[in-house]
Amino acid sequence: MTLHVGRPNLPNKTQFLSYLTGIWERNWLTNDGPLVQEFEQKISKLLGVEHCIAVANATIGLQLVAKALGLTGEVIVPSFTFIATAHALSWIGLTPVFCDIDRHTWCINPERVERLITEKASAILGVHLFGRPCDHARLSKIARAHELQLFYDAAHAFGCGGIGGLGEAEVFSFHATKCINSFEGGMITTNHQVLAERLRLMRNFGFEDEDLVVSLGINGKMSEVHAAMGLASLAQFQDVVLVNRQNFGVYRTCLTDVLDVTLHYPGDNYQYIVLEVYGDRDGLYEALRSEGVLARRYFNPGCHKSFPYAFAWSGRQMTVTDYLSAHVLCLPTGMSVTYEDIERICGIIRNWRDGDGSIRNSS
Ligand code: T4K
Repeated sequence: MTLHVGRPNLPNKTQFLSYLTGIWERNWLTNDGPLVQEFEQKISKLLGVEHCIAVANATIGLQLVAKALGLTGEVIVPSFTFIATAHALSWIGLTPVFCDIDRHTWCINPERVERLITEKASAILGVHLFGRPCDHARLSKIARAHELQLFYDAAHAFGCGGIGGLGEAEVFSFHATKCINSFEGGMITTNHQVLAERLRLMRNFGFEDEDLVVSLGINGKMSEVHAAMGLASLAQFQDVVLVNRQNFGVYRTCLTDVLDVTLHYPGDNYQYIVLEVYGDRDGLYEALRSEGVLARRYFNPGCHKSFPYAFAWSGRQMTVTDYLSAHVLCLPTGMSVTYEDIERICGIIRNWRDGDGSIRNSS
């Protein structure tokens, strides 16, 4: 059987269908409907953050925040992230300035951020990569000192300690592959009321009232069907985390005596199983694929080596990003992965040898 990274954790079907029945009875399909509001309120309570604004996906969520903050010119972002972080900015005319990451957290390196600040910079956009929090204390100090806005891409980090109310705003993804999914979807969270009000207007074309447009806006709304899936998914969130944590434990046990790989702590929601492979990562990736295990090289290459950024960034030093993008491998987890699956995956890793025998067991 083929095993995927990012296989959706499907929620209770009966619960989802009962939400759908309600949608049919009300005949209210989108535009700030009751399920969207319920979803926002539940997440607000769970994360302990004052305002939640549900959006069509995290990419548009990032764009809405950037617009609502009035950003201009350059925004400093890590290069080691999914391309959406950078594209969200470029698509609205901002310039992502790529920064290397910290070797331990794999998040944006605050020391490096300082060196990249120019007169054109208007913000820092941190990414809580794989659910591990950025160094918010240091980043906010830098942002304050240079009068920059600070916001976060929290696409990976739902339910991870303290994340939700950091910076001006944070943006979660509820894409199908995430531990909470609304098919497609996202959530902006903030403790700043004025910003929240602006975001709500901008999400709906800038309408303040029926005939009154008071700001520039876009269609960033979440529909009721998406919110229904999100609510059903939220109801099983703790179960998903528990299963992911148990899966992580099985991986750790099965890989303890394999010397040339390190299994990294993935963040409190255990959404990603992240392996650092010291030998031929791509050889191992192919070996797994040939056995039906579709591991992923998240995130390879770093954004600074991707279209359309590569040309402008060629020759720049991005040591940690370049190293990790060549050595990271994400493995399957989630509710559809069994302990036997994990033993099989680890068996492939254990038995695999590249030309130099660079994956070694301790025995
Ligand atoms: N910021 C960061 C740091 C992000 O990682 C992301 C998204 C964003 C921002 C933007 O968030 P959104 O705008 O999407 O809300 C996947 C996801 O599509 C993407 O949302 C996610 N990050 C990224 C890390 O992973 P791909 O290009 O790897 O997706 P794909 O189609 O290759 O699917 C991944 C695996 O999941 C495959 O093995 C197949 C499996 N799968 C996928 C889907 C959609 C299923 O089994 N069932 C499914 O329904 O980006």
